[in-house]
Amino acid sequence: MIERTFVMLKPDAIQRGLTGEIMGRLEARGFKPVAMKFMRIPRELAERHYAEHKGKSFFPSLVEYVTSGPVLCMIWEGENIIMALRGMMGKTNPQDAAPGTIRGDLAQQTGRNLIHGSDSPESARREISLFFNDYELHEHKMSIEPWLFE
Ligand code: IDP
Ligand code: MG
Repeated sequence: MIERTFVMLKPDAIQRGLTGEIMGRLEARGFKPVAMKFMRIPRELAERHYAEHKGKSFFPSLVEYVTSGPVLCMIWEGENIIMALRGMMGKTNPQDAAPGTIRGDLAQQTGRNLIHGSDSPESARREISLFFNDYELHEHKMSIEPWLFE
């Protein structure tokens, strides 16, 4: 099923110059960008985005981390993309992330793990509407689609 997911390249991905490397992997998989926004997240938005982790020991440092510099917020579309992207990201702790995954290849610590991706259709819907207005989404056909989808 064709789905959409919310992706955020965190401040370490920007500072380390890894946005092209990471987006290149999504493009190479045949996923399609639908929206992108380079922004510094206000604290309140970071706290709402990560509301499920409120009260946990790492919550303050997590909010500090994702608000420490600009991030690249995006919506990508593709076949089963929510779970497919979670697989491409690798486990939350880069030490447990398999080689070949973004975190497994490019990161070392949980608190500097480069990328966020929605973990379910409900999270994707919630996160997309938290970060984007409808007019910021761009529907477009790509000429390669017949070579990706039969
Ligand atoms: P996910 O990003 O793989 O979905 P979650 O468990 O939802 O992982 O945690 C959200 C983010 O919070 C992680 O990506 C990571 O940046 C941070 N985080 C989670 N657990 C820890 C921890 O134990 N120490 C430091 N940061 C953590
Ligand atoms: Mg999560």
